[in-house]
Amino acid sequence: MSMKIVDAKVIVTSPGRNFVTVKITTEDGVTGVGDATLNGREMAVVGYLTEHVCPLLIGREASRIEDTWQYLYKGAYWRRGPVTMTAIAGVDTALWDIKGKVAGLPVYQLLGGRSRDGVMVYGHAQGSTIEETVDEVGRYLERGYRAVRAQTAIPGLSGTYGIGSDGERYEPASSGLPEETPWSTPAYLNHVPELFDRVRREHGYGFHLLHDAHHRMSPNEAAGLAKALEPFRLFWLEDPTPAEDQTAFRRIREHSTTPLATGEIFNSIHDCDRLITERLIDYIRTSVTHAGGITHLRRILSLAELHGVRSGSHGATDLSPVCMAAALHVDTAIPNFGVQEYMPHEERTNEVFPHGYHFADGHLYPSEDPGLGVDIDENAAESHPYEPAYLPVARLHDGSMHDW
Ligand code: EZ4
Ligand code: CO
Repeated sequence: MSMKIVDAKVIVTSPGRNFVTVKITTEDGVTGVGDATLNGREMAVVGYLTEHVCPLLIGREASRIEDTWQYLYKGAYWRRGPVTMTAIAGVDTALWDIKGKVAGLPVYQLLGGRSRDGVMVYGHAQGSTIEETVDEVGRYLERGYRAVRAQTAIPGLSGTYGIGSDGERYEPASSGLPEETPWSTPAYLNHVPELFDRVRREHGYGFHLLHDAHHRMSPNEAAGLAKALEPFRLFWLEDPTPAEDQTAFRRIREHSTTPLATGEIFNSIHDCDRLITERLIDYIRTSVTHAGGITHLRRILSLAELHGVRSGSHGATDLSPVCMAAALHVDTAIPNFGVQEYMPHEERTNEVFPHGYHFADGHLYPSEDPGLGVDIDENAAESHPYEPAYLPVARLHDGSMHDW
């Protein structure tokens, strides 16, 4: 059997939001797919892939996953960065898909086999008031979720992170130019502890409760919030401070035992080596798509395992079902799995990306089909052309930019 790559192409589609997919074909007609979506900067990755990566893949052996990863990483001279690492991830994931199909095995078997029966996921409860959010948490529990993230709108601030407008589902990006949203950390800090008090009073302590602060606080503010939330025993407080400042987490750690999670915007092990080796976080949120594919994510998670840090991979809807399928194989195989984020995709997205993973009893289960168990329907993809869309930006009351 020849595993030579004869075609590598990039498919951009927007079934409700933009997705970038790498599709690789071998001489024998085996195909593999990888997600290469970088929310709000999609076309930078498309350009990197089409101009600088796809031409290098033709004629290479699809079976040489590690060598291809090293070739694209070391060979470029310019290392790391979200655009490069997302592009490499798209190729790497597609090659794992091909290897699984050729072996006749689901990818989790290639990664060492099952470490668990199902992958615990957390859902997103949100509301424009504390009451609404408390009710929404209840609806997730009724649907069988064992872990729920709770976010609530802050009085006086329109467009709070994590809250959909007018009761609509929450999608972080919107078409057109970036939306400007106001932010006030004092208003947030005054409001948010009450949410968790009310959620625990209403629903008790028999499930995991999470919260995402989305990089908005200073280390001191975050230390104070983490301490204030201790009675509500969070599963994690996510992204308390801007994540590139690894030592900021030390300050939070000095003051609180609330578990900390970060890493959805990291693209390399070098973004989180101190966080992991100095045990400054409890969960690392790097994803297959944004952290160099299955090959590089595994390295991060292995380092994490050595230091008692568990996984909690990013799984928002801006990662395609191809990323989710790949994440579930990794989550199923690794020893130090923590939780997987899960925002179900829209029906039209599922039509473009038919997949075999499924939800039951608060868990996701990977497909048992050979490979990743996900595909792209190119005809369906074509009927949803690219639409420029951006993540919002946040400004303080004086008009200055804040972290988003
Ligand atoms: O804002 O994926 O935990 N999830 C998140 C997401 C991110 C978006 C950005 O593209 O923080 O909702
Ligand atoms: Co987040």
